[in-house]
Amino acid sequence: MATLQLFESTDDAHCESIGPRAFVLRGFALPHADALVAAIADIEARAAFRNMVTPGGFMMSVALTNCGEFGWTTDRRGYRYTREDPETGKPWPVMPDVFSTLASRAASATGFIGFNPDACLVNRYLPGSRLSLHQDRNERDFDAPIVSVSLGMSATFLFGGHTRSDRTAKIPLHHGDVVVWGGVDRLRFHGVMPLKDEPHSVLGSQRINFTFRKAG
Ligand code: MD3
Ligand code: FE
Repeated sequence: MATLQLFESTDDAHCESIGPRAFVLRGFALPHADALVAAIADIEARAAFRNMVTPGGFMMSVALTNCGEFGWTTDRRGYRYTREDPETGKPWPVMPDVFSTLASRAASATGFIGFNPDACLVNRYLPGSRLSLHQDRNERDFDAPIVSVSLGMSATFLFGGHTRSDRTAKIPLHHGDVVVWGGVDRLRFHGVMPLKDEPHSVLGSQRINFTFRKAG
């Protein structure tokens, strides 16, 4: 794991490097938190959070929905991106401007110029929800970074290597933190430890994470 480095960012956030091309921008989303929470309510009203089943037959403890041109889904047949919500047959909700602008600014602040996501996966964690170690490899373009925004309860993020058995670093993520992963760090194994119930003042006993991707 790279030693902690501090960078200057155009947006005056603390920027920690957690890998050669992976960065945590502490509090980067805080100025937009209220707008983001309001936008999630709109998305959720059109495309409800649901617990999906993996190809292996396990129900995910994390509930998810999507916005943008493409949405990530899983069922017994596999993982994939679709243009429509399989629950309703309707297109996924449009990605709000406050989402895409934030994602693009976070990417620029860490050296990924011109990031224009076409998919946003929204994850909702309740106490006990976890995400086991995996790679994100359903996107067509691995050159584009992934940008993630954390809201609500804190979580411990696990950041591994290129092999499942590589040791993992534990990185705490708090309300308002933004993480950017690209280049050599794009396909690293990662996961989230089971969430502790330490209610957040705005979101209560939940954590919302959204990840912006170039999927199509
Ligand atoms: C590291 N979500 O949705 S954030 C996921 O907190 C996912 O909900 C976690 O892993 C969460 O797939 C982690 C971000 C994340 C996304 C993609 C990555 C971290 C990554 C790709 C490579 C390395
Ligand atoms: Fe992931």
